[in-house]
Amino acid sequence: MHYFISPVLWQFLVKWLTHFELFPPEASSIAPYADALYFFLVFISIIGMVAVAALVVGFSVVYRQERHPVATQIEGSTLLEATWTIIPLALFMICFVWGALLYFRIYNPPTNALDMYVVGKQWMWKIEHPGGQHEIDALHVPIGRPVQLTMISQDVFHSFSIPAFRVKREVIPGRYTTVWFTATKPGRYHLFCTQYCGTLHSQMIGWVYAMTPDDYQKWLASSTSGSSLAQNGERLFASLGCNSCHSGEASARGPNLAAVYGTRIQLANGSYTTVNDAFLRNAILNPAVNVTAGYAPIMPTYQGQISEDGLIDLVEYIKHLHNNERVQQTLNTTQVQSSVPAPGAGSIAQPQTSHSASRMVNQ
Ligand code: HEC
Ligand SMILES: [Cu+2]
Repeated sequence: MHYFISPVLWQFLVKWLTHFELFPPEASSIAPYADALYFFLVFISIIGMVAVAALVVGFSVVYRQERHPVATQIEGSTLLEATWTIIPLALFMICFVWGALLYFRIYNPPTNALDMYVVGKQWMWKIEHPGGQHEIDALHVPIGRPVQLTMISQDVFHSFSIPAFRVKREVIPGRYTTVWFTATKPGRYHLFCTQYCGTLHSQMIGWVYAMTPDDYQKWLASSTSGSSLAQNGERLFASLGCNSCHSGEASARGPNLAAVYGTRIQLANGSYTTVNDAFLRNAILNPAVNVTAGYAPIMPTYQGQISEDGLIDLVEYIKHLHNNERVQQTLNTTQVQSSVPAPGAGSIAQPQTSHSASRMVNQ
């Protein structure tokens, strides 16, 4: 597969095209592969077009009426028919296999990817980093490291596209979609919405900043908002009363959520499912759809009560709940907080360690 990509052939072409702004630069690990297939398709289309045009012109000259006043009927030729079947078939099979290999590459995120979240809304992109950094119409990423985006729309269909990375994926209301890439060249690249989504669709654009890992760390440190997504989630978890049922204790009415992320659980209908971001979001909004085996369907729906940002926070919290300790802490703090009515005294927002995070309950 790697050898299909001649560094000479289309790197030369790409350089020339990007120089004249006719083509986006190749700035992700997937870009040269996507372009290789793209140029192959263009190339065989040109060959086909030239061949057909040459035959049309050639035959009109050679078999014109002056030279052949009476038409001859030819009753088929096996050789000819086999040729025009086998050659296109071979070409299509090459495109298919090549395309399928690329497809698997594009759709299988590496396991060590950095997670980021994208919320699309009319008419802007909101990006959230796990550390709590938020940005609008901008996305800072380190180069050389796979980044996975989990995306959702708050209103209509959008489509997230970074041409320089050869990345494009639908952003849909009510469902998480994901896309990943590894940026390879530091620089600033365009970020577009490529699905018509209303009046200001054409302004739903932004910039991706691909930075060296050092610069990225500096950026993260300078843009911190004090609490991580997981910490925000922990606060929500307490204020929405989730821990009254998910206390992690054996007597609890709901299942223990610690370390549940990434495992396979059995549902009441006997089937199994993997707990991923989409499952968690769905479990919170439509608890009746996938009831966990061994539990009564008593969880209330939180439909319409939590924003997409809040859901991302909860998902991040549950994702990072590796053991029961955090739940216990959240639980203890809520009980303490509710027994100490101190209006105005509870809202101290400071940079937190994970162990003091639960003090921000009820903020
Ligand atoms: C009234 C008790 C109750 C409350 C409150 C409650 N849950 Fe649940 N939850 C349950 C029960 C029971 C189940 C298992 C049955 C099911 O799947 O519906 C469950 C299942 C889940 C699951 C599926 C994971 C698994 O291991 O089965 C998640 C995730 C979840 N709850 C998150 C939450 C969050 C987040 C909140 C707060 C916004 C919350 N729950 C509030 C009772 C509750
Ligand atoms: Cu849009």
